[in-house]
Amino acid sequence: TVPNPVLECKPIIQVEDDRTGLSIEALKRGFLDNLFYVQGKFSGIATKNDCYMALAYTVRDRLFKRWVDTAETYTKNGSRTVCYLSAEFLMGPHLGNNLINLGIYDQVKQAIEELGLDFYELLEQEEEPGLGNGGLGRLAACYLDSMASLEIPSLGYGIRYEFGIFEQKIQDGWQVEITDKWLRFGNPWDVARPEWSVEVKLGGHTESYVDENDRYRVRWIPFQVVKGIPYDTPILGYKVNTANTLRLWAAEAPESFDFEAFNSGDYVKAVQAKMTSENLSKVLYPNDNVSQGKKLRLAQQIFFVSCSLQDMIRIMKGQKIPLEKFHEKFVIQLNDTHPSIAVAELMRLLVDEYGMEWEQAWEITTKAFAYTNHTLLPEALEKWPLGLFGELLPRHLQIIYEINGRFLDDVRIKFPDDFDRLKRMSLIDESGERYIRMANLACVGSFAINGVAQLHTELLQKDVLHDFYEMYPEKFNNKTNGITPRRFMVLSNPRLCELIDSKIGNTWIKNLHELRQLEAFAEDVEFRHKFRQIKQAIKQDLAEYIKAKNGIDVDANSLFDIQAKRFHEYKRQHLNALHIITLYNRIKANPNIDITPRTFLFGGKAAPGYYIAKLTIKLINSIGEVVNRDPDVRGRLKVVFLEDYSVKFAQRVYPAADLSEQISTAGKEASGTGNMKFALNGALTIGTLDGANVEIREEVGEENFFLFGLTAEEVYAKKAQGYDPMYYYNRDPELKLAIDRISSGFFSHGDANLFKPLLDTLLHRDEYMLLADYRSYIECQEQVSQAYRDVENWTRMAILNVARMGKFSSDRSISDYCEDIWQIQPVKIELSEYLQTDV
Ligand code: CGF
Repeated sequence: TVPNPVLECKPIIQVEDDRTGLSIEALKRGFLDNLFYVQGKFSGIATKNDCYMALAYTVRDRLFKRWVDTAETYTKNGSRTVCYLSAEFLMGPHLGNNLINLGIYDQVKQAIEELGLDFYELLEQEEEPGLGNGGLGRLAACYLDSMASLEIPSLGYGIRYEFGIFEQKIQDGWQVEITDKWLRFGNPWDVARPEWSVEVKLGGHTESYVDENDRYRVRWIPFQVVKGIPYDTPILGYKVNTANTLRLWAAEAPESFDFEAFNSGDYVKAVQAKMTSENLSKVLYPNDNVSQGKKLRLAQQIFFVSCSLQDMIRIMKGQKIPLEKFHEKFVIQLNDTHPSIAVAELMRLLVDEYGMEWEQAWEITTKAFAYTNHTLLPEALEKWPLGLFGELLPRHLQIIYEINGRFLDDVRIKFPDDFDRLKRMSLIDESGERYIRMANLACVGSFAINGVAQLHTELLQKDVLHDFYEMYPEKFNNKTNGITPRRFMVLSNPRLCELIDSKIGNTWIKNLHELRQLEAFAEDVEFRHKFRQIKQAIKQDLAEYIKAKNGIDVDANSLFDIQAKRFHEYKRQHLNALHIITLYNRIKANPNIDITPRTFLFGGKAAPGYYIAKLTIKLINSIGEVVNRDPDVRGRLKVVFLEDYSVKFAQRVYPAADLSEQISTAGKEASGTGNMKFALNGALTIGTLDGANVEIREEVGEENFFLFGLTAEEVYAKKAQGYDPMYYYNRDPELKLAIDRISSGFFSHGDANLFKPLLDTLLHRDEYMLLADYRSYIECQEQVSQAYRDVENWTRMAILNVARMGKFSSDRSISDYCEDIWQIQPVKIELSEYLQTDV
């Protein structure tokens, strides 16, 4: 890793070099060069994928000078850096995004077309790295884009899962999972850096000893050592020179073979160690908002956390910054509790490996970490059985005991004799089987704690983290989530962008608040007409896709009512289903009834082990089967399930929506970010006062938002009074009929048992209060249907939604993080002369 002095000489790269030039001719030559020298193919046998790879390399070549210069600047300046630690990064395809951020989309499109290739087909070819489940992983990706665009030095750290989120197939209405082999044709976007590999210890035991200075020390004798290899992906900012890095760790055995076993002839045993090590980064756990408590998952967490912290220390050494300044050099954002073991691991590294005193190490640690909480759901709060934890991380268990002892002393001083409080706040849950509480560790070890929307932060302070709020009120703050307008407008909705640019220019892409200028155009008949035409054209495209994929005819003039997100009971896709059945029942009762034609579109995956969520998918498909073919409905209602929803697919879905379904039980959805993507693309929202819906409604105006349902406070109150779903079932004939239609087997070829488990959850417990919210939802949907008939006013409302979404840019979120938490300034990257080759 010692730099070779010869490398100090800079290469002389000619202007309009094939690897850097931006003219159409240079791009074409670059493409052909890569097809030949990287893919090793001539055009006669090149596959679509070869062409995609050649194009990706051509774009990557043009990105590298920014990447190298950024790294060089940060290294020279020793710049303060944000490290975003996340078990998930749901990046979406890179190619289109890099073209947008480099500002060369049109040139490249032209170059590819001049070569006689279909540009869009090549974009489609990219296998998306599905290294995340949903909102949390996608948020991390949006934040990387914004940090680079705002010129904030940052490193994303995570795991390079060999298998990302599963591919979803729908067979006979059921979800079937297929492994996601995203790496099968290679990944042109990341670069392996084996020279920066590190080792991570697992299992074994600890020993105490006295060092040469008579100090009591502990050493860890591990059972297993795993090697982490970093793979780096450049993350380019929008029209800036900054290209930060996403560094994902892949696991390997330290030696390819156990040579001892190998030499003694036990070949299989020799290879076994390699296989078990590689398991660590094999697969992403497919759960969103639930913790499964599996040992392998804890091993994944310590693996990427330890690799990342060791990498930071390596960087400091390289920049000759003393370890005492760790917290000045780095601020580490913990994306949920998944990386929160970092608190104990940094302590271990500083105390055990670098011999620092506990007090100093603790001061550094608690100045380095900040923690984002993403959920109030109890099943998502991570806790590890003490036995399992100690087996894998014996040294960390001791460190956590030590942190806990000191912490509880502080609690005792602040709240004397409050024994219940001590039990609640302890890092160890001792109420039954003993567990390590990761959220508590994150709260104690971090200097800042934030929720992801105003309401969510309030509820954290009031409820889930109330004790910690009373202990450390100064740590708490809110950072409402945001989305990047580059991917979710510029890339995914070029037609709408062109219309907006023609009126207000294109600086809104960097400063989303500028969309406010569109308010004036909501009153402009011609603008409204164009806006409508664009929405219509996009809906038509989606209709054609559906025809090709699902074989269903949908009417692009009907209201596109879309719910696209993970399947979870709290998100209440089944409430949406009850609405469809209600409309269907009305048509059956009165076939001539005047109903606003609607197409109900659903997209999203269910965790493979989450039976009720999978049954909900089956229910929706079963309803679709009946509704779509009943002649009484005569094309007024259509139900479509969009298979294998992904970032790539989402990009074509958001722009096509008229209505966005954000109907979670109030107090359950921490923020939501799909809600923002839909509204920015001109959909109106039907939603509860939950998560960021509250702030979206505040921004767009209550008259431009369809609100229904109980508030979070009412939900709590109702539960406290003893909620009885049967009360609603017995009193609302339409609700009763809808539920009875399901239980009678009407949607399941007469099988009255199929949906019984789902209906039982509703009728006997109804944890998520669908029945309490049903009537309010149905009435609100009637308002939607009426409003949609007033075409001009609907368009006016849609335009106002777009115009008022400025707050929800992830650039705003990141600026807030920078100012309130990270205390970090932008660093301008000047392109070094020898590489300035733009033509
Ligand atoms: O994080 C979520 C999402 N499911 O990934 N949570 N987690 N864990 C929340 O449920 C969303 O409400 C939130 O928008 C997202 C990102 O903060």
